[in-house]
Amino acid sequence: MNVVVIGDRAVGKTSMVVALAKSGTKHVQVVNDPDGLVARRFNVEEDRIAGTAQMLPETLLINVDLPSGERQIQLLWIDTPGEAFSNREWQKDNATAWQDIKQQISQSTGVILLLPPNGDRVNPNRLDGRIDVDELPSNQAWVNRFKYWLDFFKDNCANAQHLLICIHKADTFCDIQQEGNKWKYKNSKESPFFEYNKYVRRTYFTSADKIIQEYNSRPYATALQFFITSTDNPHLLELPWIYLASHHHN
Ligand SMILES: Nc1nc2c(ncn2[C@@H]2O[C@H](COP(=O)(O)OP(=O)(O)O)[C@@H](O)[C@H]2O)c(=O)[nH]1
Ligand SMILES: [Mg+2]
Repeated sequence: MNVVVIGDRAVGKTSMVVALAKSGTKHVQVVNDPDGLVARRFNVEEDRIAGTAQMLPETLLINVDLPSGERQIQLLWIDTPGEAFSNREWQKDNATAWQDIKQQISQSTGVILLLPPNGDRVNPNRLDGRIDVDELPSNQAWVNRFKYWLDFFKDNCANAQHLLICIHKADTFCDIQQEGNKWKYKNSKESPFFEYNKYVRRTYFTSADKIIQEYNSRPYATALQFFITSTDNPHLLELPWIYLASHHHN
């Protein structure tokens, strides 16, 4: 199964994968060359900051440990330039690269979309310097962007079987310790994902509810799965990968 991680600049795409590569979690590990990956990625990130980064597709093999055995997921790492998703000008000026990116995404079986926290839902007491609340979208901007992404799914992800939406940096808006302990994957035969998705949608995606309902009312709409993730909590961080591994059969 091919999976991509997408999302706007600075939403945490690199951090999420680097966290898996560095130490992994109880059930999820990067198996091909984790040390090399981390080193290479940090270099690419520096380049990106210098404004010279190119798209360097790279495949990572991610191993997921399930009660039924181990499963592998191929993560196609499209390290998009910062502006790729958010800047129309960039998309115009780099039409070929943008087409390539969309092409790669359209060929993926699974898509993991990372969203920023909703600025109006962030708890200022939880911020620790990594995030400046002024840089987070207001509720209205967050909802508009959410709509953009669902349209993006309709236009570019028609072949995807799994669409996962994560509000990342969950440490800024909830008690990740508590949520992590509540929802951590327990290796039981019973899948926790139905309850988890319902809970996350109801609790953290309320301002997008209307847009989600509209999306779901389309015929043949691929179901959306909802997550909250943070690099600070391995239990939450591994759930999207466990979901993919346990719901894909080939
Ligand atoms: N608070 C918090 N900050 C995070 C988390 N993940 C990433 N960040 C920070 O978000 C910023 C952007 O992360 P990066 O991985 O470069 O984003 P990318 O542009 O999507 O690849 C960095 O300063 C990270 O330290 C998280 O789970 N929680
Ligand atoms: Mg990045």
